[in-house]
Amino acid sequence: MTKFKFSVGPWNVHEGADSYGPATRQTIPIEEKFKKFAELGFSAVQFHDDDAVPNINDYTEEEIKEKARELKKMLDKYNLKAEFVAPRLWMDEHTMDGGFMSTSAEDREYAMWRAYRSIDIANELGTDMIVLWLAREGTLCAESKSPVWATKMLIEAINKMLEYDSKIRVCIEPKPNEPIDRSICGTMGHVMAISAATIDPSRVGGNLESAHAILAGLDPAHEIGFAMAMGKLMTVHLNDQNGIRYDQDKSFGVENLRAAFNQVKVLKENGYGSHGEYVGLDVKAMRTTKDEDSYKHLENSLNIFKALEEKVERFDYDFQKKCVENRDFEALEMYVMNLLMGLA
Ligand code: 3MF
Ligand code: MG
Ligand code: MG
Repeated sequence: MTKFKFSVGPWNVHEGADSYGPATRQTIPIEEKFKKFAELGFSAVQFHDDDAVPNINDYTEEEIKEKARELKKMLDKYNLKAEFVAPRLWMDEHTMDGGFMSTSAEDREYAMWRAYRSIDIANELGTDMIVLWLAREGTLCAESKSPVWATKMLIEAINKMLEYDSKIRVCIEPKPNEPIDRSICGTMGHVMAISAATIDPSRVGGNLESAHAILAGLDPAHEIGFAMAMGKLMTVHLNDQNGIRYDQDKSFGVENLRAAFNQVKVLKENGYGSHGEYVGLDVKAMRTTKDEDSYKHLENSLNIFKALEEKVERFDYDFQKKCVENRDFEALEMYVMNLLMGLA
């Protein structure tokens, strides 16, 4: 059985600012984060293009590659791999109304420049995966953009990435809203449809984030299962979320323990990780967390995942089979609750 390997992004250890207030914690240098990630047992780091190469707009293509090579040395020092690179288009002034589906041709061109640079960085860091979290790809004003045109622009942009590099894999992280009001690619179903419409569906898949599925009113484990059935779950962003409100990125399992159990269960039952996939955590510390506890939410998430993995290993499939045969879902449900409560 494959042992799960974990990954995390530098943004998961952050200063605590939110939309309504300033930072509450000190900035931690990236190398210090790497050191701590390795100590906590992470195997890989996920990057935004400008985490890897800060102030990316100021450099030439060659300089960007050179800076990525420097970063690779730092990762090697801590025995960490790079899992993916994601163009952080939502932070840039060029792409305030979206990148690949911006109504401005100039902005779309800039978005492609960032996508190509992300591919270059990925190559230097030794990973073949680009993640597209399509933060501003949709509408704030519904009449501002045609959803038909916007969807086609996304497919065209992905095709260009696939053509730019014959090995690169493009992994879409769907989210139904926030910061955009109505996104174009909101769920795993959308991702699968986009994938099928590209020139190489085998290289286009998805990254399921638990909180994003919850924001769409869907069950994260079913979203994971759907993508796995299509052979297109490239990575996951496990976390948690208290209902349909602002994006919380809570520690894995702290709000919806049974749903978290079922995410671990579906991953484990279907051999997730056997092709080198990482269990990615996309969790944030609370704003009130003190500097000295900057990594506690990561530790908690790892511990909860591992405890749930142990529950999955103990899951009584014979009992489950009997319950299903008798259509006794009351008994099955109580068994699961007892297992989670430590009573079974
Ligand atoms: C937003 C997210 C992001 C993306 C990350 C990679 C901050 O809801 O989940 O995490 O996962 O930026 O593209
Ligand atoms: Mg998120
Ligand atoms: Mg995420």
